[in-house]
Amino acid sequence: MTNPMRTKTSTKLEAEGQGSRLDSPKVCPDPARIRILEELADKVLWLACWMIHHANHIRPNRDGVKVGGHQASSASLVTLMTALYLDVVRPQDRIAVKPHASPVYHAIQYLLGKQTRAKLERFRAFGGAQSYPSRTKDTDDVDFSTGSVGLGVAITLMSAIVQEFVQLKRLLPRDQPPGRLIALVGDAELDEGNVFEALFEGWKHDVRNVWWVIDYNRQSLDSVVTDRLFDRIDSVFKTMGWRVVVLKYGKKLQEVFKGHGGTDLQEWLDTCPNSLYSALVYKGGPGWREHLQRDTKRYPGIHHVLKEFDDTRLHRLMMNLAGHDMTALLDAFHGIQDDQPTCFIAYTIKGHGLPFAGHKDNHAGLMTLEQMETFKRTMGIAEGEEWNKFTGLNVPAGEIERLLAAVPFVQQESRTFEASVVAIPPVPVPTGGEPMSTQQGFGRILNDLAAANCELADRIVTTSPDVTVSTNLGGWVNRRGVFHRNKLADVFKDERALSPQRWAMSPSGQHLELGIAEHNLFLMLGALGLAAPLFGVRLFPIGTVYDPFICRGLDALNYACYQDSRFILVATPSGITLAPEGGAHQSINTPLIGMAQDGLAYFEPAYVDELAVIMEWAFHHLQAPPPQGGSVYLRLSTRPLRQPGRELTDSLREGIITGAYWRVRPTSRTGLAIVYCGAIAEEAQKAHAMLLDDIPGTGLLAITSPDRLHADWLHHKRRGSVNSHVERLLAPLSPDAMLVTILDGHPATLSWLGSAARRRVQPLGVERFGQSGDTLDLYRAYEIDAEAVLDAVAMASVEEANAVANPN
Ligand SMILES: Cc1ncc(C[n+]2csc(CCOP(=O)(O)OP(=O)(O)O)c2C)c(N)n1
Ligand SMILES: [Mg+2]
Repeated sequence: MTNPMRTKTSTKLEAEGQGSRLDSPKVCPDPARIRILEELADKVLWLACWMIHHANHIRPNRDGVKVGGHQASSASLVTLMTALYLDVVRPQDRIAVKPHASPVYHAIQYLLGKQTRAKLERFRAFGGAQSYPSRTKDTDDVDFSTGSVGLGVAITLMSAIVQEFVQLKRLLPRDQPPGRLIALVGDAELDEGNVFEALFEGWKHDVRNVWWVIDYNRQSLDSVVTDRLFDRIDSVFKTMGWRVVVLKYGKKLQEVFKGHGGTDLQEWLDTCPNSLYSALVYKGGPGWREHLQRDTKRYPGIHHVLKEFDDTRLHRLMMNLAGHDMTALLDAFHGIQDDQPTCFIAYTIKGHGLPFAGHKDNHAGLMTLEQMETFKRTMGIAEGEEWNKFTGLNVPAGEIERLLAAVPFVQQESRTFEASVVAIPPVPVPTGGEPMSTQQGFGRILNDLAAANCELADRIVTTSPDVTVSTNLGGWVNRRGVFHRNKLADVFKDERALSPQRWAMSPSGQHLELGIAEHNLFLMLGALGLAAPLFGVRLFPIGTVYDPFICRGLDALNYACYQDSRFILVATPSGITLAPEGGAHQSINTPLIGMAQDGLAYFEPAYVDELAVIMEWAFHHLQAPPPQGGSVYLRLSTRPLRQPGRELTDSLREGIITGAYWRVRPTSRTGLAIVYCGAIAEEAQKAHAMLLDDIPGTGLLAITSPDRLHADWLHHKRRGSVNSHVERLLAPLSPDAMLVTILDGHPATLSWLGSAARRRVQPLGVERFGQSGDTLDLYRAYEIDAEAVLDAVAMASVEEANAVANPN
């Protein structure tokens, strides 16, 4: 199938079959400039290695734990990153750096005056430059955090779609031209499935302005990667409509290939297995000579090459891969002028320029003290001048300073935006059509917002992995439309085949429809939620997903939060309440994820008025600066409940947001409270009514956010205060009172309340995989119905009697 949206311009490069070998540069960089850039690449290599060495061997180690760092992975990307940052990228470009090249990133920012020596000296130490680039912890202008391999790659693609989204809606600040979204990719990152899921999504959305630069060193952590992988990479990318530029041989090798015996040498190199090439890189000149000599029967031309090069020069020649050749790289990068997504496969050597270059075990290898001394000498660094930006370079400092000051990337004072705050109107409680589930309520709230004429509604962008309609986003989408950079007709509507769902796509649409891959949902939410700092545009991203499938994209969710991206995750339906769907669709552990996930406030309302209050608060929370602000997770349900129909007083609103309020206040000295969270409200209420006769004054506590309630409790505890919201709420209970907690999720979500209240607790919840049934059957089988509450109360009495009988 061909992409109907794509107007693919076939370039000469692509016509060359196996990607392009950029022999004929479109731009010929000035040789003097190239020489300075090469010197600077050496300086970057030195600083990156020294930073790691300093952290491991010079800075005192207080606890005996290995510090680490990746000198070989860094060396692999030095030339590529120097070329990009010091010559190619512009302030509007946004870059995700391969995690293990963090030292290279920090070294370059140091040269550009955006990183301090103090931070480099504290690389991998508290408050210092981070082990892997971090948006939130580093201070040197990191665009995307990286660390979990594959995610940094994919988010650049999602971010390119977001850029297109805001650009087509003319939301970009006037003086902000669109940039390129660039990922510097370790070749083993391509083993991560999420990269290919993202590629598919990119094809569907006709993504533009993405560059993925693959550091093709043919090594991962443990070993050397499969031979001729680049063939596969090449064809996958081309199938997805990308231009592929293969950067294999450097200029020196290309020259030799053209000379006497050159064709034979090229053939030898082209067919050389990755492992052998790596091993020979490690062995050096004599190793190359011995092997090449052995093969001269088959490749007689190699004789001529061997005659012309002594061992040292032969070694250098054989390592002249394009990924370490400044001229070849600049030719390639500057040669791309259009917005077609482009994958550069840059051949490199892991550990290039270091004593363990090419060795398969070099991933976490560190230079020894002796090796560092030799390296230092060859780099021309005098004792005590290790952090100096100019020593050891064969170019006058003035020239270097001039070049650095004119680097395009730093020609804008700040690359980070502060998007203005959008006013949040009251979010009305949807009415009518009772009983109503929280999922229906969510759909109605969004539907009403879609009809509203306000900035908030215009800045909401929804997204869903193929569950738009089944999570009640249909009404919103009908009013606000599906986004695509090209206008695409709704065929069913045009053919008058009746459907309640309109599906026309256009640049004005506000819903991003994704394929089923949940990883893409979280990567997209992550990218949308960074639109404020990256593009200067405040968006309110809302993503919907079935609650159990949060686990499917969990690392990407964690990744989005790690970067302080701001979004609302609506996960519905949830729990065994989704009874007929069975165990594969019923979530158990997600409340604990919601509580433990940093940067994500988890709510589980039972009623629609609570949901309206929470959503209004969430729109503020998304805009609040760190550390107050963050993202929001709403765990919703399809279970219809009769609504309480009450006035939302200020104190009720506050209780809902802080996480709990009394549905029925306990009378003083009460010995029992039933504490519930979410769709199980009716069972709790029923049990409460049944218990009132036996235990008058029993309280009924509604928990709307176990997460916020817990956080508030810890916050007070750390300050020696007993004035947390939950402690204040539970204070009226008698000292020997009992709490029965109940939710459709893991019981540990609420069992901590016993400690907070300093009272006994009987925690009810779901611990085992679910199965098909109706809620009556399942609530009974999993012991979260009214009867289970009564049993828990009875059991507590037995427990108490036993305790009295056996005090020890
Ligand atoms: C999701 C994830 N799994 C495992 C790791 C551990 N790990 C770090 S680097 C690496 C191999 C990386 O190889 P490559 O991407 O080729 O980078 P290179 O070091 O060769 O430059 C692995 C497995 C990780 N960081 N993230
Ligand atoms: Mg690699």
